[in-house]
Amino acid sequence: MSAAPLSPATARAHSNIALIKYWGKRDAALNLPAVGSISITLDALYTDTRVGFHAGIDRDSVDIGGRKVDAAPFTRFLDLIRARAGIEHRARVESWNNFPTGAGLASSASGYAALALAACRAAGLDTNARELSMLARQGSGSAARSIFGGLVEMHRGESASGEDAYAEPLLGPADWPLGVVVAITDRNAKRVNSTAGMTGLAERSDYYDAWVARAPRDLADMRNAIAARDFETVGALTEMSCLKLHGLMLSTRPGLLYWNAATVAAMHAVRELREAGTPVYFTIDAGPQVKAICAPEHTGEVARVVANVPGVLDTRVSGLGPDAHLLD
Ligand code: 2P0
Repeated sequence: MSAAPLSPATARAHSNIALIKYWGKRDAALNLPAVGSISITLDALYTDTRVGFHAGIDRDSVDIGGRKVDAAPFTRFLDLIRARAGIEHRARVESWNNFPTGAGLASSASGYAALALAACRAAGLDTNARELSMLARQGSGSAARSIFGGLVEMHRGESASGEDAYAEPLLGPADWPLGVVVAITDRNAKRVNSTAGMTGLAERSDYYDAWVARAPRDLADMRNAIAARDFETVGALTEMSCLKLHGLMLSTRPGLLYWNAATVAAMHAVRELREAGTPVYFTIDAGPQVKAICAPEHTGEVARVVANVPGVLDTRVSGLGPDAHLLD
């Protein structure tokens, strides 16, 4: 049993974007990824989550952006924390994203990372960052990476229990400042969420085995390029991993197509800008938004160019963000 008093806790975790992508699970129940991934954590996009465990309520309640949502998936996650803390209290969870939810901006990453940290502290647990990363992973694979700031690697792990499937930092946010311009091309939530999109992939895509087999080399190449601060190689590997991910998605039965016309136009605009001499590379996740990665001094120019692409509704500029942290 936890001896600590149960006072509410509030945590902030920042969203992240993978440069080498995660897609596919080696164990669905434990949410163990089939491949490792490497990401950057963004300072401009974050989730704040407040959790309180209370004796006098009989079920969990969850509000996101002031709206009550179905608590069932969160109850399963909170049960993991209650089991560790030896408590049975139900929780009140209130969460706010400073960006659109469920539209390919990794709200599940920042959301589950903030929830893991706030709920552990509210339950009186002194969980360390690696344990938080493993816990966040069980909410959402990409959330394991949002426990850390800067450049982050998520390990696929080999163990059946998942004890080696966690993220760890490669470089802190100040070690190699990078910029990201997010081009928003659609504000609606996506039709196929990531979990559904990557379920049963081995049977649904003929490309899946090749995707899994090649991942260790892509990760090693990216690790080396990051260690050398070689932006052009990091950028080239980033575009390669993005296009390979979307090739895999397109090859899935039924085919998954997350792009719209503005997505494609923004990809061309990024490449044209690069051919004209600005080092900038795109990446795209399970949604239609385009993220352009460049040096911080080029974000203004990149944002001006992508904002002019027909169909781009808005742009957000970000640098690299910090570790998930408590706000109170
Ligand atoms: C990534 N994505 O590495 C990849 C690239 C989207 C495309 O991780 O099922 O919401 O909760 O583990 O973390 C999005 O998947 O999926 C994701 P679950 P998650 O960022």
